[in-house]
Amino acid sequence: MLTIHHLRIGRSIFTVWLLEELGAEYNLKEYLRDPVTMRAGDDLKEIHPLGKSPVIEDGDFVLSESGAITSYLLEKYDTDMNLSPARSDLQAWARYSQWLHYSEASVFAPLLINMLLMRESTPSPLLSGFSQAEITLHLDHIAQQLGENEFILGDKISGADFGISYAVAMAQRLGQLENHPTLQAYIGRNMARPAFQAALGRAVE
Ligand SMILES: N[C@@H](CCC(=O)N[C@@H](CS)C(=O)NCC(=O)O)C(=O)O
Repeated sequence: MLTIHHLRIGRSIFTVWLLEELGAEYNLKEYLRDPVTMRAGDDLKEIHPLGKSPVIEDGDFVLSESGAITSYLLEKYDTDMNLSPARSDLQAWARYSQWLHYSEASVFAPLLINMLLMRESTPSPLLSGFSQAEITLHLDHIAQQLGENEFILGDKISGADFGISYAVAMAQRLGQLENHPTLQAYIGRNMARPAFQAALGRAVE
């Protein structure tokens, strides 16, 4: 059976949520961060050399990177393609891919810089200015794409919503959603879904 290696607290709860949406059977192995450094311990490195989460194991096959894991899980379990467009509709598929990869490739870095700066007694004005401008840019972009829709690609949940939800949830944690009521509503709706609640039942965030 597939195993997900879940590190508290972080993005892997969003992969557990995906597994629940897919109705997949899985084992969950939980890891804790070092309370001082907040980094993962060496135990995760026994699974994958980077020692980061999420990582999945499917038999002998080990896969890291939340976006790649989403693609793998959809290929394996979403055989009716409810959560992604068919490749035959090339532009719809490319647009979906863009939103699938955008959260990790572009949105996450300024959020991480912002989080680290909050731990500094004298944050660098250069980094603060850069990260705040980038966060605003990306949150505005996500909000514009979302519009009045329920999900990032319209009225249907897709594989892209899991990574985007993680980025939006992290922005919320960092106090960045004040000017974005639609993003607050988006993350609230997604976290209230039965599958997300089931994920929380299996794993603590
Ligand atoms: N780009 C990777 C990032 C993985 C990552 O950095 N995960 C964090 C948890 S949210 C982690 O394992 N951090 C522990 C550490 O770096 O020590 C992905 O999308 O999976």
